[in-house]
Amino acid sequence: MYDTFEIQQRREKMEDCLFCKIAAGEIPSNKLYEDETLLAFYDIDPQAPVHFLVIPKQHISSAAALTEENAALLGHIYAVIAEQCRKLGVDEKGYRVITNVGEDGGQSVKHLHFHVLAGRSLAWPPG
Ligand code: DGP
Repeated sequence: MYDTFEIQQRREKMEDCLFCKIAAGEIPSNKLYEDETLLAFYDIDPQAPVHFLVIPKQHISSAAALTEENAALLGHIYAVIAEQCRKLGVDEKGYRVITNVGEDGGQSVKHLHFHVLAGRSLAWPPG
């Protein structure tokens, strides 16, 4: 059976995707937490004393592609973030969770990811 054009394009995107490769262990990362659905790992270019990323293993291009079907995944992502922040001891002073969407949002990797920043007082509004 032949793939539709849409499926073929999606497959090509995933084969090309840096975070799909990190999720699959094809590119190494400094991992904090992993399970069947997601991976948390330290950002290669930290913007705060604590800066890690949480990604779904499933390829989702950004928060703009989320649907109601992803509700459980998102709940799990936020629960893992809270747990990791407790373990790292940054929960009491606080932290920031950000997902950049698209060009104006500053998204450089086209695979949904949540930045978790902590360990310093974070300015608002961001640049
Ligand atoms: P964004 O600009 O929101 O798409 O964030 C992408 C982040 O991904 C950025 O903070 C740097 C990080 N990053 C890019 N390439 C790698 C990599 O190969 N390994 C790790 N650990 N982080 C990466």
